Amino acid sequence: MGIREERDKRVKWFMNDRFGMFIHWGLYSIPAVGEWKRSYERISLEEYDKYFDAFNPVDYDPEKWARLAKGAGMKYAVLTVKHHEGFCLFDSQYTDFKATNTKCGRDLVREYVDAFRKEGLKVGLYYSLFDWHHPDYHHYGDLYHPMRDNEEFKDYKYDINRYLEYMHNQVRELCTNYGKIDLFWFDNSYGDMVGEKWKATELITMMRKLQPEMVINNRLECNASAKGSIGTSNPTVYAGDFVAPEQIIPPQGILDDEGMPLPWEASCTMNNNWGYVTNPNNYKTAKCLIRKLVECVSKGGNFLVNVSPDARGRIPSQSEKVLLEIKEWFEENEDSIVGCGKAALEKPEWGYYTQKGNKIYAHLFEQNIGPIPLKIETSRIKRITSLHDMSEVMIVTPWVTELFPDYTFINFQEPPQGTFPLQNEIDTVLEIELN
Ligand code: H79
Repeated sequence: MGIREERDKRVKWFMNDRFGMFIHWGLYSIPAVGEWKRSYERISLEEYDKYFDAFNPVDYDPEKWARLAKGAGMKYAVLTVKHHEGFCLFDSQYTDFKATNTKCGRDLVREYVDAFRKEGLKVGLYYSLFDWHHPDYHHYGDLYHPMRDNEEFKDYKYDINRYLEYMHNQVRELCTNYGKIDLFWFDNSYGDMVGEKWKATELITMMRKLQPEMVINNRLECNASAKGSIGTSNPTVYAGDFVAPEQIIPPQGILDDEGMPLPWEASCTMNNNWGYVTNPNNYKTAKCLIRKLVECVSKGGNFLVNVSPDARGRIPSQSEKVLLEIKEWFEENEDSIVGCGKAALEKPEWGYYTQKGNKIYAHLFEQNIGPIPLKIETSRIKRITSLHDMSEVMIVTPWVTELFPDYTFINFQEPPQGTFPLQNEIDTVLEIELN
């Protein structure tokens, strides 16, 4: 099988599931200003150690996280097992900078994979390629390193090969010690640190051998804004299985060079921060996140929404609230997301379509003043159901039928005055079964 055929086989579950939970958690939950603190405040290693000494997430209960994710309709999760700060939530034999050596003394990744699997969710691991803790990762002059402009490090000798050996060893541990891993999320290539600079062929070959079914993102080869050779007819072996735009939804989905759709996943924060912050504003509403999920699916992509557990190990109550609201919507409308993709119809003005086989889902984002136009031949439609209450939706003949012969107009039971209300301020979804 070629690289592309193998990819298509691996991503089957991924493109079916559509919705996942991103979890950013590490020492940075303690200073609580986001996961980049050490870099932009240029904090020394010694000073940052105070967070290692303090780390003690007494309320960590990943089963709670898993139930919350599952309730909201998420089918998989991705946990930061090592972010750029280098702190490992797992019990790595290659470092002392790990959760098992803190007050908490637990392998947090082991508990995470057990809990999420128990709820029937797929488990993903996020692993930062760059590492501000390892002595052999770039210091002076590196774009992001906390010591990038510290003169003391001007003549500092590091051996990148030693870091690469460490990084490969840790990836091997993660692919060996935690059972079946469904997804691996690298973050990220940048500047000239791309592809073979990570010894990517060697790394990916090892990973594919240990976890042949694991889905891997494209960031061994790319930064967040690029597609990489996955979009060409001749992808590298480390091109990855999907494109991973962050904090942005591709306007037209993502296509390869021949115009064929590529697997992709847009990730986003709930409140403009990946890591925990004490007083977040800009929280996205459940309604917004549901609409963005619908938009992703309508363009053939996945949506990965982030939560930021605090230093106690709890998902913040505001995030919990949003997820519980999404749960309400999902309980009625799951069929319009899971297993769905881009519909064979152009985007309507009132919202989006998603499609699964002979079922088209109309996501109505606005109230209307009368019958709603579907650009589908009436004879093709077998039945239309409102997923909210499973009530029948009527095909109606409004006074404008002659004006718009290409459209079928639909409405609730009492045409033509009735309109589709938004249910609890959240969008109505209609299932249109085709003949
Ligand atoms: O894990 C999350 C980010 O920490 C990570 N990817 C997501 C999933 C990420 N790594 N690199 N980048 C994001 C791009 C770098 C952005 C930056 Fe900045 C702009 C670094 C410095 C300026 C954002 C703003 C971070 C600090 C200030």
